[in-house]
Amino acid sequence: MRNDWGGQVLPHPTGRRPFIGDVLGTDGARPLQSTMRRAQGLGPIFELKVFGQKLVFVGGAHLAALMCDEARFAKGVAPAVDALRDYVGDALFTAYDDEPNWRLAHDLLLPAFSRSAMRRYHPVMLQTVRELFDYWPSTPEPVDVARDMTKLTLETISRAAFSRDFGSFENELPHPFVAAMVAALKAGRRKGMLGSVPGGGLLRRRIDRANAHHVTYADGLLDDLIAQRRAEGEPDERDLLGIMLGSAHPVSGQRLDDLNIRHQILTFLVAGHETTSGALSFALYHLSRHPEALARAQAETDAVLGPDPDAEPTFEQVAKFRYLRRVLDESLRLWPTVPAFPRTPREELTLPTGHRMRPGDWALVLTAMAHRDPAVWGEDADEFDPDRFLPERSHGRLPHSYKPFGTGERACIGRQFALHEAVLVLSRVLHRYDIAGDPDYTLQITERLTLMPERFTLTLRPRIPAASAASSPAAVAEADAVPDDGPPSSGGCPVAH
Ligand code: MNH
Repeated sequence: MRNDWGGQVLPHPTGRRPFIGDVLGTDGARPLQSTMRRAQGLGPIFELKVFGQKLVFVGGAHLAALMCDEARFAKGVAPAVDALRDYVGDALFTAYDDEPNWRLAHDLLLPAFSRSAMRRYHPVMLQTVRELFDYWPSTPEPVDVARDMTKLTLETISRAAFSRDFGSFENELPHPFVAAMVAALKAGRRKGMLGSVPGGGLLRRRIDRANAHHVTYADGLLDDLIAQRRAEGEPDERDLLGIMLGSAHPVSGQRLDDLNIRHQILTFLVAGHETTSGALSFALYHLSRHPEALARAQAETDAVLGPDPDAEPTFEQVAKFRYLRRVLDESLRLWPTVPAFPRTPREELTLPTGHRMRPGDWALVLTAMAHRDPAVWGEDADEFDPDRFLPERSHGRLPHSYKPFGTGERACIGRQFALHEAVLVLSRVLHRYDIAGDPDYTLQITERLTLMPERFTLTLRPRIPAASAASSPAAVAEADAVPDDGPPSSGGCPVAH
């Protein structure tokens, strides 16, 4: 996309240099966090120039909400996303808005991600948690939270997507397929950053050559699997692969081709695990720092699951953990693990800041900043307070001000999957263990494709759940208020708007 904003110069940090632009001052290892620091005082919209590439960010909640208006804005495809297209083509996440395969895959896959479809994945999620508990040490010693949550979410998504097991709990090193996939993604990301750097073309080709064997291996494994399933005959709906092989569009009769199916599976594996594992890791981090929130969360697990630490939630019970859900919502407000998404106007328009924006121009809605705008979230916006998401306190809040799963038609298709899994996992962990963080730990965040707490450990001690639910009448009352067919808001479109 062109993205020259008709030559307008938006507010930017001081110290811009000719040719390299604002590169000095960007921490290459933590670009998001350094951008957030440099944005202080620049207002709701600002830019950074990286050599010839202009990057525009929206961190003000009101302007971000405006860009979520689907009538006037659509998903843009920024260079970082574009670079992934070499690897996953026009699959759901990387497709341009007007590519036919986006609509086709979206329509075919939406039923597989509805709330009721989660019933199918629920037993898989319970099983991976059991494996996590077997993997965790039986003596109280610190465990690396991000590492273990990533093992767990990778196992869940790979089984739900194509009934494959990566043996994450049996091996210290990741499965060669996962290592190859991660290497290919890293290469894509490095290529994306080379967009306008002099000599970039040469470097990009060099990266491609160094990475070719990873791509060949991972692609080959998936192509074999797809061919094998096809050879088995009539596909069943046991997993996402089966659904993709078996379904035709109800109106056009069209199907996804095998290359596209491979791209979709890679997309689900990538989009579906680090994101959720980061959300879980941040939630556990916050709980370890807020004893009163932890106590309420544990009281809720006792109220729903009862005194047996081995009790597992039923599908219906997952919707009853209203406090755990608020803990997750609040964790994704403070550190949305996908911290930004690109938007582009459908027609030329003038923003309230006076800047003109034309189709082809794009801006990154920086949820990691907009979610902390005091104009919407108050002066204590940086504080962890799950009860912000109580219905009575959410009422009247600026629409489109909370967007951890993106917006509109291109919002996250896996939202229900992620939330069901995350609430289920939190309930089991908190019901069964007392968790203690290292008091000397200060939060450090690594930026991979997503955000993740770094070197954060918890010491786990077996917990005896409260024998009687009477110990927490408030938690019982809140859980009981949820009907058995899900939370009150569960009807309608499964995608967040
Ligand atoms: Mn998910 C799109 C965040 C879990 C599959 N996801 C998005 C977007 C955000 C996002 C933000 C929109 C990006 C954009 O507009 O450019 N996703 C998350 C978060 C979690 C998450 C914070 C967990 C927490 N996502 C999942 C899971 C899956 C998944 C789990 C799959 C099982 N996400 C997707 C896909 C898309 C997407 C596919 C692209 C949807 C589309 O464009 O049609």
